[in-house]
Amino acid sequence: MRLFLLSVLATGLIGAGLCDAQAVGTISTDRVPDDLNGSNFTYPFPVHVFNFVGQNQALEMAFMDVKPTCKPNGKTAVLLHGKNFCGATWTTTIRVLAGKGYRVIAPDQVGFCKSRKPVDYQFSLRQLAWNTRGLLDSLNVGNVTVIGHSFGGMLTTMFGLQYPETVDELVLVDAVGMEDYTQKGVPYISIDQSRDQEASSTYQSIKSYEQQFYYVGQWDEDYDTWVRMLVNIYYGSQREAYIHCQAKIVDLVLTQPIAQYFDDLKPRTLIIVGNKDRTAIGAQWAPPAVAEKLGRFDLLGPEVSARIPKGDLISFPNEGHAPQISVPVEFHEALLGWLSN
Ligand SMILES: *[C@@H]1O[C@H](CO)[C@@H](O)[C@H](O)[C@H]1NC(C)=O
Ligand SMILES: *[C@@H]1O[C@H](CO)[C@@H](O)[C@H](O)[C@H]1NC(C)=O
Ligand SMILES: CC(=O)N[C@H]1CO[C@H](CO)[C@@H](O)[C@@H]1O
Repeated sequence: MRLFLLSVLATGLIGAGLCDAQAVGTISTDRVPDDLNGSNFTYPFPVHVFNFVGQNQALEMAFMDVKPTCKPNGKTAVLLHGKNFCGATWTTTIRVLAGKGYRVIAPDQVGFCKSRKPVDYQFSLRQLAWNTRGLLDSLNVGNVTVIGHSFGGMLTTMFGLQYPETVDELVLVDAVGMEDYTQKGVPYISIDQSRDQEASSTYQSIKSYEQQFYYVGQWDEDYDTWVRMLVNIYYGSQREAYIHCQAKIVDLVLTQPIAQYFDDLKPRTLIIVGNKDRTAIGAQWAPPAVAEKLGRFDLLGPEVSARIPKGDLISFPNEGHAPQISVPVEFHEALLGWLSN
């Protein structure tokens, strides 16, 4: 079954005279192949596809769209994954929010996971926000609560800046980009150099990285699922296109800082951090004196939440980069406690 839904949302930009302020496309709910655009990882809910044209080529964004499992509260939550994760990593959060009455939409961004990996594509936060807003319009979704982790937190910030009139609330979980890495001294590396780094990723290198940064040295067998999900793409049927896209994402983070914009973020916003998170793009190749000052989420959390007009902070003293996975009970309790109902 193919549904052709036209956008009916009147945004401020449309009022200002632009016809389309977001991607325009159609939704396909056909059964997708196990190996979809280079990822054959099995997702916890059915995967649908948003088809649209972008930068002169056909594109597809895979997403899950989960109905409330109790009395609907009329709200929609959009969960944005990080660079090393996919929509599927939100499984627990999807269940928790659907159980509170939210409709939950978890997309894979273009260039990631089960979505198209275009080699000739100019990746920007604004373009990815544009694509995501277009997906929501095609699903007839108006206002959203956007929750983003890591790189997805950076994208969530841009979504809030670009479409404030369609945002109920924002949650940034250990967001990348709360500081400007190159301004703080990270040397720029080219897309080709990033590509070589991406190409050298292995099960062991991904596991070691996640163990150190995501879980503060701890390891639980359950974490292995998310390493395997990623390795499956790195060594999957779209390997070359994937590592090329991921190198462009690293370039995006280095060249499109958002740290200067937090004062302009209008929606009510929650910053969640693990105080032991030390994630910083470029810390691995920066001089040690630069690297040691980066990724101080214990300092960035208070600093950035204070700059957001309606900003709040919840910090987990002993957690790293992924509290939604390392302390799921405490994380979801804190999240639900903050969200308006
Ligand atoms: C995915 O592909 C890998 C490598 O070819 C294979 O070992 C695995 O069984 C596949 N998984 C699924 C769910 O199809
Ligand atoms: C949508 O969000 C905007 C901005 O937060 C708010 O002004 C508006 O009332 C919301 N619309 C609905 C239908 O909730
Ligand atoms: C390059 C590629 O394989 N793209 C596929 C991504 O998934 C969509 C939806 O199944 C296909 O139509 C594309 O051909």
